[in-house]
Amino acid sequence: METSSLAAVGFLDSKGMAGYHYSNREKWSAWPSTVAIRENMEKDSVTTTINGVKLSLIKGDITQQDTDAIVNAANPGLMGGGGVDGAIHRAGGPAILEECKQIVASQGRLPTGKAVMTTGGNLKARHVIHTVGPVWHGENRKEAELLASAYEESLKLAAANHLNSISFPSISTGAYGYPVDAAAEVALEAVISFLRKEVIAIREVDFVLFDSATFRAYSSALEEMLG
Ligand code: AR6
Repeated sequence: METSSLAAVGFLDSKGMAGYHYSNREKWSAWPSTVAIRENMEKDSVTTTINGVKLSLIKGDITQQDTDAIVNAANPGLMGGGGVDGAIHRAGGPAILEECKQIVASQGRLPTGKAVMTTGGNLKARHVIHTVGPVWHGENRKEAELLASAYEESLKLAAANHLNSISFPSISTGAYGYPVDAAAEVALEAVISFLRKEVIAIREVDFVLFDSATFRAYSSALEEMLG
């Protein structure tokens, strides 16, 4: 078994895709997407380049990222909450909440689709960009538009502050109930179009996805988009 799978890889390396496809005709009938997704799942990370910017999907915990900023899927009150919001405030400490309070005192609650930036406190990331994704009501309340806006506004803020790298969680797909397959398409489309049209300092954008199902949804959406 071991030997035959090694032989198949050898055959692929020396003769190319067709030979491998043939020798595994049934198993790999959906080549290449099945193979690529399978490899992605095994590796827990996928990387591509868009307009000179490194775009990665990573299965992991965003609070451990050392990018210049990490993005928080917050709520309009900016006082913390569950999910990734709770994790970021716990890991970053009270300095983040202090700054959130000042922001709300000076400009009020954060509208859905907008973003603000605070210190990263004790996090490895120097900044936290707080954005609010839409609550899923079934597509009739501009959910896709608002979700795209949450990503775009975060990227604009990072660019305006000359940040080089930023990490996103999967906004709205937890407590806010946005179906993950649809959200992955909107998220990747928003980020990729932004990177394609803007000239910015950002060199690295990571999606840090907490569980296998979310990682798979984003990997599939990326493959669909980039072919
Ligand atoms: N790193 C990366 N992703 C995470 C982490 C982590 N440490 N923890 C959770 N996730 P959610 P939402 C994933 O509910 O749907 C809060 O209470 C999680 O598995 O955090 O935008 C806020 O205060 C899911 O895939 O955000 C708001 O009230 C994704 O992050 C509300 O939830 C988003 O899930 C926002 O809901």
